[in-house]
Amino acid sequence: MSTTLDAINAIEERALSALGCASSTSALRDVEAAYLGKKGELSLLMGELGKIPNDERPAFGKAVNEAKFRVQQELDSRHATLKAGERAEQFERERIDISMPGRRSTAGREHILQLTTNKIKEFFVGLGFEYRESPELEKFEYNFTSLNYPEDHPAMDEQDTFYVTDDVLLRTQATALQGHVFENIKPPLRMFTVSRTFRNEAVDRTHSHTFHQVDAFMVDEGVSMAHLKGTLNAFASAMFGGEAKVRFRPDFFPFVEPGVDYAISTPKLFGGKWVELGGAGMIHPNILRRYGIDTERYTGWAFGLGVERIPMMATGIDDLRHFLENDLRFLDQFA
Ligand code: FA5
Repeated sequence: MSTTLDAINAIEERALSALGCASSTSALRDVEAAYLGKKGELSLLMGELGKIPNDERPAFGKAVNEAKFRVQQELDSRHATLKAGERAEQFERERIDISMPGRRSTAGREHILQLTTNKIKEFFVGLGFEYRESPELEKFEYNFTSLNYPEDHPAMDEQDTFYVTDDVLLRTQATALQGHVFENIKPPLRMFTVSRTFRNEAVDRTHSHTFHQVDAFMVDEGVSMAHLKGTLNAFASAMFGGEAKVRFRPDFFPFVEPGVDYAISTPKLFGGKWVELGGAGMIHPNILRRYGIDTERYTGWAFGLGVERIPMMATGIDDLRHFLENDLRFLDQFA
């Protein structure tokens, strides 16, 4: 009997020392399974009961149960200690530093070209002009032929662009709207557009393959260059402030006669020096006739200019490429 009790003691001692060595609750679980689990050493001892002589059985059973009890107690106490340590570690790992600044959420805003477009629209709508759009991917006919470009005229070379087929191209000028309007609407009319335009051009500080143009025109009885100049004066004041003046100089565009380029000057910008803005003139009678408009009765003016030019002049942006690059350091300056 005593050897059997010695065996129980030996197992208990190993169990207690294994518990002492376990350094985590998961290691404890392994020890528990090895000694107290269904197939654990102490549990299996009970299976030996049959082999023990009858009179020794109660003492054997008692000894096994007491050993199990002590091992269980030690297990519980080690578990409490290790669990507390593990909790503290986890807490430390997942600690939230409430003094850290939060993540800033940034609000989107309108692009500087959109802000400029809004201003342009406000101006023209205020003068009773109607806003229209025409396709970016345009027929050769509307971009050139309708606008009185003779076949193979060198003026077309100045506006080389990206052709999709011989007849379809990315429009080079917002003026391509004119044919679409004249086909469908009879004078009196006042129209304007803000359009993305394209040209096959070497890119530099003032030229891009993709840019935007404002184009406006009106056709009515008795319309003259004086109306054009008045409108441009008002436009310049709206874009650049009160005292802006407009200067015309003769220039050639197939769709106007006479044609001018115009510059503006205002004391606030570049010390009042003249700055070129775009082209303008009286709509060529060939165009009006092409669309069945009576040129004895009606005349019209038209002008166009680069949209990018407006914020470039007004705020001193020195490179047109910024507009397309979407660099937030640039865009953020125009809230
Ligand atoms: C025209 O495009 C004419 N359609 C303007 C016009 C309309 C004249 C109505 C008469 C009557 P021009 O090619 O000069 O003209 O271009 C007008 C403006 O567009 C230029 O002054 C410039 O501001 C802008 N522009 C032209 N090419 C580029 C380019 N590659 N990059 C940026 N802006 C450009």
